[in-house]
Amino acid sequence: MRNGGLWSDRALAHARYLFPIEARGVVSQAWTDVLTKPRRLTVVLLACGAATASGCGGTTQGVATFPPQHGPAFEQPVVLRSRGGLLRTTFTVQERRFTVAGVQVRGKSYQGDFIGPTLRVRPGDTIEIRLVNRLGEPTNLHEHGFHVSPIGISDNVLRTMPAGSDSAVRVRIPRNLSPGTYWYDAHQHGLVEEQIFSGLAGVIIVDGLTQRLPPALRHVPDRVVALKDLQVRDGAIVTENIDSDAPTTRTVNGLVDPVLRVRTNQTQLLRLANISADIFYRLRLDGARFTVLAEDANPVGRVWAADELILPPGKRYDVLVRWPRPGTYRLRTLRYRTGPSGDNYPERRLATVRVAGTPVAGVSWPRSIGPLPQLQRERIRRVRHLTFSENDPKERYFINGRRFDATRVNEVVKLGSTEEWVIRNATGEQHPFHLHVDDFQVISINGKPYRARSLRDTVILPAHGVVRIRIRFRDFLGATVYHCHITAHEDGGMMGIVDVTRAGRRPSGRTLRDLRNMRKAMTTADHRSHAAMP
Ligand SMILES: [Cu+2]
Repeated sequence: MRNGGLWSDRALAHARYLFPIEARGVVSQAWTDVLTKPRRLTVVLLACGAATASGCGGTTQGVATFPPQHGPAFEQPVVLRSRGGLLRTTFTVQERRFTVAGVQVRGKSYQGDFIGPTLRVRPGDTIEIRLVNRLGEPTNLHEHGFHVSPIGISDNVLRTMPAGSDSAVRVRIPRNLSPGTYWYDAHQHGLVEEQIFSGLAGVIIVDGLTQRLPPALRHVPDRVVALKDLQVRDGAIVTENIDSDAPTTRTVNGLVDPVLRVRTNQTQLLRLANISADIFYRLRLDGARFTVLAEDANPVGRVWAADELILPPGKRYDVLVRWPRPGTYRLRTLRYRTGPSGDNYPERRLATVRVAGTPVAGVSWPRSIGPLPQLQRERIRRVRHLTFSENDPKERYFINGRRFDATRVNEVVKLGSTEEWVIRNATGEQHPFHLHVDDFQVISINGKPYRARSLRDTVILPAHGVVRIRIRFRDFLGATVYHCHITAHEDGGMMGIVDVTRAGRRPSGRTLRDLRNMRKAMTTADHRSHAAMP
């Protein structure tokens, strides 16, 4: 119903009045906008009461998972590699059927699978993607964590790729881009949650991490562990009223509890990436610890070992692991609560590791493979204060009391300057703060100094807490965004625009032009209007 641009805002607004009488077709489209996403059973019950049984049959609380196949052999997403400095491919983005955990489901896809292909590139390469949009709704493409230009046809999330469009994306990767695990996803404000949830996300690996390891570790098995959940109803991934707190099926690379076979004491490089739309992971590995090499694709100045790693949506860790003794071990996500008013996730097994064979000789871990960040010593040009707040039942999410507004540039920053941002969380649930383009250093959490081991691009704001970060806006001009990475919150307004200019005073003309276009795209009827509008 959101395709075709047939329905004006006025028609949709009018249709909302009709909701109690008619709850299908375009009107059902409209009432989902008003009633928004649950955590409220009432919404679902209303929907089930008003619509025919087809949308609600066989489910509890309006949500569903599906009976997946358990225990297949571990597999990774398809890999596309750059050649001669160029990775060129086509994403024909469309609804299709694909196999997840051995079951055919309908979702949205870049190249036919639930998890997009892994893009494997080197610093200095160029990525060229032709994005053919056959979704019947707008989309765009973001390279999460990339320190690249946010303007033009590069990593530009203010750009809209309308239904039916054919768009070129060209991202020039700097020679000094840090190696590690990144990811890409759809970033069209108002549709982000639904599109990522449906399948529009994949991993990017920038090569070079293993070259920083001692010679004995440079050729260790290197595996993507993409964490992604889904809820299925009537054979399709749920796209309306996604409830991040509902029972969900957690997959590794689209598989449920895959079995990874490794040799005893052989070191493995795991690329842990939470490419889910909304949910957190609290990872634990039986019989082994995580030795962290990189956080958000920033090789660490001090390698550390962890029994548990918490990955909010968007987060990545490159880790080394090994099991000194043969046996069967689990990768699990443990119970996790994001706060008194947040989500509550049960424990789940994610993968099984079978360790066998004669042990490989032990190799010592590296101690440091990157620089320790030093922004605590920088001269600060400006301190900014951001407060995250919400009206959760109404699905409204705010930064400094306002929802995202495509007519307003929230912060104008001077190129080359270093700033301190003090980010408060006035809510009873965690919000993962994410900034595009420029990574930051965490300085303190709840007033306690934080000894950062590297820069990062995502940090959890504790419930009713405060995080201080420092950012050096190094070299890229142009506007981009910062937002909560629970994408339901981002779609609900928890996002702002930062424009990096030479003078650092007024937004650039190009930014204002980009915003006008974004605004236009958001107000056309083919754009789902649960996007936060001022
Ligand atoms: Cu949030």
